[in-house]
Amino acid sequence: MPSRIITLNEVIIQKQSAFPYAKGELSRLLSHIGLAAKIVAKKINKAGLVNILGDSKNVNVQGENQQKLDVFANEVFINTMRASGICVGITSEENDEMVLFDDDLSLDGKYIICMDPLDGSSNIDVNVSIGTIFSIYRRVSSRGEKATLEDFLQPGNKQVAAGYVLYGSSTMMVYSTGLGTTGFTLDNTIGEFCLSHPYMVTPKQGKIFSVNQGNFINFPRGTKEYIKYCQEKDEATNRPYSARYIGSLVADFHRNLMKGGIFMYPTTGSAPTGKLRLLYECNPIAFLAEQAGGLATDGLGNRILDIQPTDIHQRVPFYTGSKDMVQRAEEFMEEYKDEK
Ligand code: AHM
Repeated sequence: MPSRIITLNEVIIQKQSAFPYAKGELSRLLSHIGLAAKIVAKKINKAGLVNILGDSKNVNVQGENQQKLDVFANEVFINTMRASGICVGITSEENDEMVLFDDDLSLDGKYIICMDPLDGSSNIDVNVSIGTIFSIYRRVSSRGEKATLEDFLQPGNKQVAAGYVLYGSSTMMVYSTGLGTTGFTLDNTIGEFCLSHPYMVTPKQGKIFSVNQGNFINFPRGTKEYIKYCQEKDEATNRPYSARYIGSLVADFHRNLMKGGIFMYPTTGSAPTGKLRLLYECNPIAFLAEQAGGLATDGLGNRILDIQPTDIHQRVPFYTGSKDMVQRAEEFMEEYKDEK
């Protein structure tokens, strides 16, 4: 913990100096994300007090009910990014199609964003932690024109920055521009994200496994065997591990990042390619995991960041967290790869 207050904007500017040719556009974009996050955090904190909870009438592209806070967060982030003039378009979990900005300022923008404005939405009504996840790419299309599908279908290894905001017992923003993973905690009294976790390094081996075991019967054999391994007693390897699962990716990942652990969302009967979305859930989380010394794979030997997306709402199986644990899960998956 630093001895004086250092704000998010100060750190963003410091990190920019590591890139001598940077013009400050990415820094400004990250500051805008911080601003939008503060607006959303304020609304979430008041959610229990005002009549904002409950389903809105819209159903999103995944066939799920959008709740009012999802709609609110989506609008806040889209409007803030549009106003930044640095971002030319957004792919959001809440929009079927890409949202392309076409005002003169935005058309000249250098970046596109993929985001889940309010992840873990089933937890909103019950006052459990939720999050925002974002991923920033340099556009591949020409500046001055509208963004294209190719801008959004870039593999995760092309991310220039990624992060999440965790609306928990306190609000945190964790992000990386490829120079390590850094965490900030919102000080509500001054309305600033303050540096609280300068170098986030996840333990190589943890004691937590996080997975929705309600789906166990439909998991691949390798994942079932790995879960049994986590539950077995073995003093030499500190097993059994503890099972912890909130059902909010940001919160589950954040806990494991801090303490060491593995998060898994495998294929299931109802989600044969997994549930989580590559562009705005798995890629940004994978980027942060790797920047903190962890790993992220699809359980089939493929690094998440190397998967070539084919669809903006594509889903993939997801295994992430402490390096040794993800590698062990991969070994089980490999051993039983020919079995259901
Ligand atoms: P959402 O988009 O409806 O919020 O779903 C995403 C969430 C993730 O945050 C979480 O990891 C996962 O869904 C939990 O799914 P499940 O309830 O199937 O375990």
